[in-house]
Amino acid sequence: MSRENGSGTHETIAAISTPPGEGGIAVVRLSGPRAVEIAASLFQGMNPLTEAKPRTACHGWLVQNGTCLDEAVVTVFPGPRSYTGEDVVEISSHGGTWVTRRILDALVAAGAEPAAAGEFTRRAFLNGRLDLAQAEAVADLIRAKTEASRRVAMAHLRGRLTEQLDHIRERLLGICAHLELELDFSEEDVEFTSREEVSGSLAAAVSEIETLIRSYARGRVCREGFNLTIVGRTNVGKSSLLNALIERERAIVTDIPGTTRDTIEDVLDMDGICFTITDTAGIRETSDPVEREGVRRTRIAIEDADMVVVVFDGSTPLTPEDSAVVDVVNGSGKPVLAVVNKSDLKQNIELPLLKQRLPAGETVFVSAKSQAGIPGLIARLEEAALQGGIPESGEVVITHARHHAALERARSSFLSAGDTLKSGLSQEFVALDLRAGLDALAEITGAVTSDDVLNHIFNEFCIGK
Ligand SMILES: Nc1nc2c(ncn2[C@@H]2O[C@H](COP(=O)(O)OP(=O)(O)OP(=O)(O)O)[C@@H](O)[C@H]2O)c(=O)[nH]1
Ligand SMILES: [Mg+2]
Repeated sequence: MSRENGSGTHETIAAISTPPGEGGIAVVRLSGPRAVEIAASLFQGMNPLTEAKPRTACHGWLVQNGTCLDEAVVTVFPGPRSYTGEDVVEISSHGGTWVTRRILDALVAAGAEPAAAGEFTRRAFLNGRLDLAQAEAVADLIRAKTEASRRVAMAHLRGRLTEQLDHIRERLLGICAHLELELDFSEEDVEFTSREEVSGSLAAAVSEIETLIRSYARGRVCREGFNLTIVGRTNVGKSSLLNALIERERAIVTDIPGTTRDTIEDVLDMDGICFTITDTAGIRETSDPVEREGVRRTRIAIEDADMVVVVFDGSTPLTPEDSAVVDVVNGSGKPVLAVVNKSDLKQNIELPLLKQRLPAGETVFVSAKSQAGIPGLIARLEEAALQGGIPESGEVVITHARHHAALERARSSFLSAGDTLKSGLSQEFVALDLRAGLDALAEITGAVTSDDVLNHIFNEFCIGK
């Protein structure tokens, strides 16, 4: 029943799988060949745990050296039909920090090893219960804070990405095998697959991969959210705009120029997308060291932004300070949106000049004070972040930089295989490029992978998962 867990040992691991704190119940979990035996050594119920019916809740008491630790419900999941593929025991105890700590200590005293971060899921991967993209989706689902992030994680967890990649791989694997076979018969000049078929399949694969690569812009925003940085000269209403967007008085607003001296961040769930909005110190020449530091931080916030919102005061003509802001933003190369604020006042801003100075961005008119134009601004921001709404349930979009990079490598290998084919070079080179592309695709699901990649991925998990 037990399997190699990849580290070359057969330890049984244990961890508290629910978050720290007080709650109705908590779950302490064991996985490994001795899971049932270790849990059984503490369990006192109607029947011994070693005779428990699989996947059926057993009520009893947890007793260590005559001391009753807690009343619990224990479930045994024999491998390989368990989360990790090994024998798993889940102990549902009362959800107190001390109770769970004592139960875990007792399990360790009985022979379990405390689990490392993500070790349950790592074992699930090593035992073939999940592929690597699905394991990453587990962490994403746990971290999801909005509908969009939950939805894209769920599609990956259900194996949709894997299915699509397998589909691409299977077709090319067959071709690769044929090309490699032809090499064995190179004297006889046989062709198992026509060149047209090879080149057609390569083109189809590249096109499917390019669709996935393009989906990364949306997928990344669903998973990581969208960073919006609000900049502008002093007193144009940046902090008022932040407050209007998040609908509470987060930042201090006064009529004194230079009110905001540090960057202020808040998050907003706009229709399922997590926006992080950063209000910044107004950009102006200043000798005040605190304000200068604020302006330095503004520049950093611009670098971190997915989009920069430049705020202008519509009631006054453009000033040299506005121009200085525009220069910084234009120099950053970031997507920009111009927001002309104070639309409730008489307008004096020179719009043609603004358009000329900031040609990249659209202009939106609002009043942070009266809220006029704010819903339109929100709609515009959502559109900019997602370019086409949050994905449908089950729609596959790429969400991880790791997957994106592997797809780029696969694409360039397949393109180069196509070029080699056209140039009439030996099929040996075509097969080499094909193999490299297939390996890049296999890295995503973990069919080909290194320990470094695994450590990097599973160290991001919480303990007990
Ligand atoms: N009439 C009117 N006044 C506004 C509007 N938005 C902001 N104000 C006023 O403009 C002044 C400056 O607003 P803030 O939000 O502090 O401006 P800021 O850009 O954050 O300023 P600094 O932090 O100093 O750079 C305050 O007196 C606000 O009440 C608006 O839409 N209409
Ligand atoms: Mg401010």
